[in-house]
Amino acid sequence: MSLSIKIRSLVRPGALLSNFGLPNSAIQGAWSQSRHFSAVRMSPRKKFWLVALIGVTGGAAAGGTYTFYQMKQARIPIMNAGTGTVGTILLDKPDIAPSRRIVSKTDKYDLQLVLFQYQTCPFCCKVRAFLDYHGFSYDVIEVNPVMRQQMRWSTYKKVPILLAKVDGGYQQMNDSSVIISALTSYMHNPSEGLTAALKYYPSIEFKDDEGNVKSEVMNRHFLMFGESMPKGKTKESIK
Ligand SMILES: N[C@@H](CCC(=O)N[C@@H](CS)C(=O)NCC(=O)O)C(=O)O
Repeated sequence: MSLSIKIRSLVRPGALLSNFGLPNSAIQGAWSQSRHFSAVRMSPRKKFWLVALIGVTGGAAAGGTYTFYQMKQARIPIMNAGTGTVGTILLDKPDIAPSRRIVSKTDKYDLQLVLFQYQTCPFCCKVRAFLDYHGFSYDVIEVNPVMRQQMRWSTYKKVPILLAKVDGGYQQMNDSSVIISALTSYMHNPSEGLTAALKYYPSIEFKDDEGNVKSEVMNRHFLMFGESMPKGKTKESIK
C-alpha cells in the first residue's frame, strides 16, 4: 500500500491526498490551483535574469557574511597567551660542533655563550660586534642558510640566536636587540643572573590584521636597569 502511495503521488500532485480519503472535489480544486500556479509562465529571458539575480544576491550575501566573520575573527584579542615569556631554557646545548671559538682573556662572566649565525647577516654582525666590544668569549655555530639543520632544535627560526649557561641549563635568547639589551642589563647587575635580566624584556602575543598570531618584545630597544641606573647615567642619557 505505501509503495502504491509513493508511486501514484509521483505521477501527479493530489494523488497522495486521495489515499487519505479526501473528497474528489477537494483534490480536483487543489490540482487545478496548482496548475493555475504553474501556468504563470515566464519567458526564458526573464527566467535567466531571475536566476542570475538570485545567484548574485545569494553570492553577495554569502560573501559578505564570510568577510564579516573573517574580520571579526581577526579582531578577537588573545587573552595574553604566550605573553611574558623570556625564551626557553634548554636542558642541554644542542649537540652541534662549533665552527670556531672566540676566546677573550678579559671575559669576566663565563656565560659559555653559543652564537647561531650566518656570517654575513647584519643582525649577527651587530651581536658579534657587541660581544667582541665587551670582551665575551663565545662559540660560533654557522647555520647552513639553505638546509638550516643546525636550527632544527629551535621553534624560533631566525638568526642570531644566543645560548648562555644559566642555572638549570642554557638560556635561549632570540633577536639581536633582545640579546644586546638583555646582556647589557645583565652586565649592570650580574648577581641577579641572566634569566632575571631577560625578564625585563618579555614577549607579548597579538593578532595582526590577517588574524595571524605574532609575538614581539616591545621594549627590546630600551635598556632596562631595574632600580639603580649605571654610574653617571640618567634615564634621559640612555634613551
Ligand atoms: N629582528 C631579528 C631579525 C633577524 C633576521 O631577520 N635574520 C634573518 C637573517 S639576516 C633570518 O634569519 N631570516 C630567516 C632565514 O634566513 O630563514 C633580529 O634583529 O635578530
